[in-house]
Amino acid sequence: MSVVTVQLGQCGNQVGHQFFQTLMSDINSQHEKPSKKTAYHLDSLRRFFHDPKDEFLQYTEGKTPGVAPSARAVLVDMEGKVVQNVAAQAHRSGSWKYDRKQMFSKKQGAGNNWADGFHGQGPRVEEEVLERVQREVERCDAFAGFLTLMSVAGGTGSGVGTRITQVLQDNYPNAFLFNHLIWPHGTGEVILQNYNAILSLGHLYQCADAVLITHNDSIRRICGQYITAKQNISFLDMNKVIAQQMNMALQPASLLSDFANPKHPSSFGHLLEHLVPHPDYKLLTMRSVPQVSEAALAFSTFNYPSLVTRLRQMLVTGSVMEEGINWQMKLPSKPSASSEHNKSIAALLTIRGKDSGLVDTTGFKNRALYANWVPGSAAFAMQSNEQPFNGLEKTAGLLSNCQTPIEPLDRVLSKAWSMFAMRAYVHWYTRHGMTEEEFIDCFASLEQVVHNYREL
Ligand SMILES: Nc1nc2c(ncn2[C@@H]2O[C@H](COP(=O)(O)OP(=O)(O)OP(=O)(O)O)[C@@H](O)[C@H]2O)c(=O)[nH]1
Ligand SMILES: [Mg+2]
Repeated sequence: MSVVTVQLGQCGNQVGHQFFQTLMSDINSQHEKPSKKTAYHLDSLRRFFHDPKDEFLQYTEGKTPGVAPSARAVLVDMEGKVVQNVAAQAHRSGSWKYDRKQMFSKKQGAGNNWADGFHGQGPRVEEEVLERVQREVERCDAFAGFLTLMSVAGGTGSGVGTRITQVLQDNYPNAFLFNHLIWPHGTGEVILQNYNAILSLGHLYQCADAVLITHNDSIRRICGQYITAKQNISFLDMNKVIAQQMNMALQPASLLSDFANPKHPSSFGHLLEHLVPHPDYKLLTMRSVPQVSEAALAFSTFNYPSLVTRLRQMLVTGSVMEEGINWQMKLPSKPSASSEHNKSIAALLTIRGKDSGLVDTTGFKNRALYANWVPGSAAFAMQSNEQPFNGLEKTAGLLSNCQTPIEPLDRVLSKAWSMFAMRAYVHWYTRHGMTEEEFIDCFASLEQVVHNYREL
């Protein structure tokens, strides 16, 4: 099953580029001998890359080194620079490319203003973007759904991105819509970021099947702690971590779960159905281990029990970082609403490496991890693949539908509300055709989301 990725705005395009770059680096690390193609390799290519004339077989057999597969992607930005840059970088890699016909850009960004993107530029560009999306979908033999990538702080990703996501839902009601949002740093980079985040998430919650939130603050801390010794952490450093975590979950694997027997290849649809069993709860969080610098990797050895134990304690405590995990926090002996630990609705563990299918995951089946109304057997699923991921011998990743995004969301809600109560900057939005009711509706629906998750 194939997935069409839609990259929106600066952040969406840069994260998307790194996502495909990491996919390709993982694919290439799987077969040292070009003549040896694996099912993993072909599945991954077919899922995320376009194959006009069975290029993959030729490519994997090394017969036509000049042929580089093109990403199943549509690139959208209201400024031309970023789209051009990522396309040039992909081309330079020599191992994959973007199809230039699938790129769409204009001359001027949406000025960090959600309303400009959603009400102003969005309606003017949606038809042309949809044309490109249709072309990409028609190229898929078996189309599963969309992965949309954007930040919520600017104007294009958040505003145009929200508009396009709605258009995708209207035009492809049966396709899965997996929305990946980059949440801004807590200390403001963009004055309007809190409004933009609330307006994006408030609307996207209605139309996406699942909303994965990645916090730039957490990713920056992970980079600072493990990945780079540099003082200045770049977006590229951060995007590598984000792409690594996404690919851990989305690369081919076999799903083993109590609700889906026997073992079968996991698809985009299976993953989302498992993770979002109730339409009021759509927020997902990613975690992965090991988190180590490339330099330290050569001297490190990992074993599955330790990776799985660390990941589970990160879930229990709500942390996305290995560093400083609170090992004192314990689960209660039975599900309890009053307990302080991070509660989940669903969790999907991915383990990659030799013998990964044999790993003991009993710790994730503890009922106390999950809301008490979730049927025990449905809450946890595991997928695995024997292929080491991206050159790492053993890795584990977790996608969960849990309470982790609620605190940062609540902070942004209250900051945006304080500004709105003073009607600060509201006229910057209403002049693009937005009403105050639209703000209020988004505040109300997200307060409900926060409330629902807090009650787990
Ligand atoms: N992780 C990550 N965050 C980014 C990247 N580029 C921008 N951001 C974040 O995205 C937010 C700004 O949004 P942009 O994506 O630059 O804005 P845009 O969608 O292009 O919208 P306009 O430029 O206002 O039209 C800030 O929170 C940045 O920290 C990136 O490559 N990686
Ligand atoms: Mg921009």
